[in-house]
Amino acid sequence: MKTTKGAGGETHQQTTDRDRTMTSAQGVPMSDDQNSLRAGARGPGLLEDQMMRDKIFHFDHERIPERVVHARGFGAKGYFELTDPIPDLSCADIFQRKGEKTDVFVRFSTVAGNKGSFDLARDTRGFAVKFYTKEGNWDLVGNNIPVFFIQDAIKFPDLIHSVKPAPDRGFPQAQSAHDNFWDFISLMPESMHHTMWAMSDRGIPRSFRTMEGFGVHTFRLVDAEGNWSFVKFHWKPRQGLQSVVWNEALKINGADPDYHRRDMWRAMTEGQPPIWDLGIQVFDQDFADRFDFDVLDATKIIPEEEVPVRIIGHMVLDTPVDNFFQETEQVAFCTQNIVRGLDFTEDPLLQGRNFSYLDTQTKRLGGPNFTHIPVNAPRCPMHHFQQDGHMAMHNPSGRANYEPNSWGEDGGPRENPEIGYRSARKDGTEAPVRLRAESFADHYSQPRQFYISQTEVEQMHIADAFTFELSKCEREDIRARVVSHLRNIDEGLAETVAGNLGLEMPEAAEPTVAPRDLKPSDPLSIFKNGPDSFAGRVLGLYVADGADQGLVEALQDAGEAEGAFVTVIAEKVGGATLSGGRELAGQETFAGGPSILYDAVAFVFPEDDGDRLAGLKPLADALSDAWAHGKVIGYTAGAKPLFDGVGLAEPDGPGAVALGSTDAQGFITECRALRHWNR
Ligand code: HDE
Repeated sequence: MKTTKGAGGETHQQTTDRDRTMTSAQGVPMSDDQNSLRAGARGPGLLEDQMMRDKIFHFDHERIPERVVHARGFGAKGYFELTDPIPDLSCADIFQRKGEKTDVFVRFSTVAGNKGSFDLARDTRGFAVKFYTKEGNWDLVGNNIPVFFIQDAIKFPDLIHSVKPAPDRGFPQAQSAHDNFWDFISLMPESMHHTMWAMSDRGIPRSFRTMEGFGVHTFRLVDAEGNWSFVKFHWKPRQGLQSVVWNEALKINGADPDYHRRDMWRAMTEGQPPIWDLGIQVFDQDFADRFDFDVLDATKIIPEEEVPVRIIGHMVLDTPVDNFFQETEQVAFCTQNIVRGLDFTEDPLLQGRNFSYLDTQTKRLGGPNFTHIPVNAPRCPMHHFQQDGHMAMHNPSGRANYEPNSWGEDGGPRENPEIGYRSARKDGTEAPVRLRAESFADHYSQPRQFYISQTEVEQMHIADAFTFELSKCEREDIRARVVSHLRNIDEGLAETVAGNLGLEMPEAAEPTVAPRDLKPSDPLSIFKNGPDSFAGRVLGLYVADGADQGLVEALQDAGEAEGAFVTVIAEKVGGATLSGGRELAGQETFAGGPSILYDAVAFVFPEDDGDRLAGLKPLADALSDAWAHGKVIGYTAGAKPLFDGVGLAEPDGPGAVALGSTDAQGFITECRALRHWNR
């Protein structure tokens, strides 16, 4: 390659290699990519300049409509491995052979914000999985919350309009803390169950890697004879459940709006590929008839105590996308994409989704041929007579494009009753009505169960979340209406929230069906299902010049041996000179690496510089945030003045670990705990 300067000082990097030659989209080689064609050096541009037109035209069309919901997403690739085949339950090819791997594409997302919004909004997260099975693509388009806001798809546009920016002012972005949302919610009591989950720490996950995923609806598994059972799908993260606290979320959104994407990228590229177990809850019509709630109602869970989750395989996400737009942006999930051995149920939400997803992809991707884009294309043989339309890449070959035909072997594909998709036997259909079944009417029992299944700290977070959100509502009647629903869930919660808002306790909302007391269920809590190691989490190691080299190296080694990431934060990004003379490179500076970005922190400062370091504001913020957020904090004697400076004269509280030169392993072991809320 040759580099030359043009007449205006611009750089021309030129090649004589045909394979590296830049061309237009038509394949015509470009001689100059710096200057448009002009009538003389200072003359006007020429309309004739086809090379510039080709380039700018394409640029002008780079954007496609963002998803109307779940616009902000992050994709990852990997595989699903079957460990416990279920041929007795389903003839789906993917569920037949132990140890077989199937490629997957996953897209995680937030719901409300636009494509450029921040990762740590309080929101439901999308958890959509495309399985490229040998008998076609199966899309399990789920969320990180096992229930949904509404029972009938016809209410979806209203729900989404209410949470998105108000149409007159165009804000607030990526938030539910406003009148329109709570107005709608408080008029739709069926949404209270989902709302309890969203106001819990599930709404602000630490990472995509530490969230559960749920198929939400009840589906059907179908065996080779056409017999079916009901099924609910669960993804359980091996990383344990983890979330941040609201104060941290607010700060992280400023410090690193890409917090979740960056975390996922790092885990996949630095040897910590996340793993989820796939679990199924299988039950029959008898159970459905006996169960307290309607299994077709997507606002209800089936507690694991009643139908245990059976793990049948796991998914490993080990590969980032090659190109964000090509894969993450263009991936088209459709709930209607199921394979032989699976079937829908009559859940009115699922039925509505089956229309919506196909429709939205046609608009977003510009036509019916989006299955020709590699991320959406099946990886199994595919033959049909569908043809033409925008951007058709694979029209049928040969003379016949219809069926039946008389062209014999040359006549193209034919139906196959043996492996072809068949709907499961369903009972006779009823006459169409616009009616909500009475079995969908209990809106409070499961929210109540969710609440009493939480630890005390989690309950406090729920009360804080309701308080924050409702304090952003300008209309008092809306605040009061939400609290009137909380009274049917838990009187204590309602009182706390009303007290925090300075609100007179409203009458309880009139329930259609009186709520029942269900038993608490441990799987509903995050804290009861946390991680058992520090692997995959991040230690923020704050070091200054002259820091104890032996200790710094021991912390790095112990952290790495645990499978944790260690980020060095130094005064200058060039790094710090340690006590033994080693130059340690920094990844962040004190000002650019606030402690909210790390799961645990250690301050390794030399004693003789402690007073000066204690005067640095970013370090004081790092310590006081880490303390307030319950994180494990390691510190050397040189960091004591920092504690004094923020008013923590007694640093030896729970999770505060004094570090001598030999204490690295003990500190990392301490980091295995989630947070220390009892400070
Ligand atoms: Fe979606 N939803 N949804 N949704 N949804 C979309 O499809 C819709 C619902 C979910 O990463 C859209 O491609 C309706 C439940 C995820 O690409 C759209 C209803 C659950 C994603 C749509 C629901 C979801 C979407 C927008 C009410 C959890 C992101 C862009 C019946 C089980 C997929 C698109 C991705 C995306 C419609 C309710 C999950 C408009 C009508 C319940 C994870 O088709």
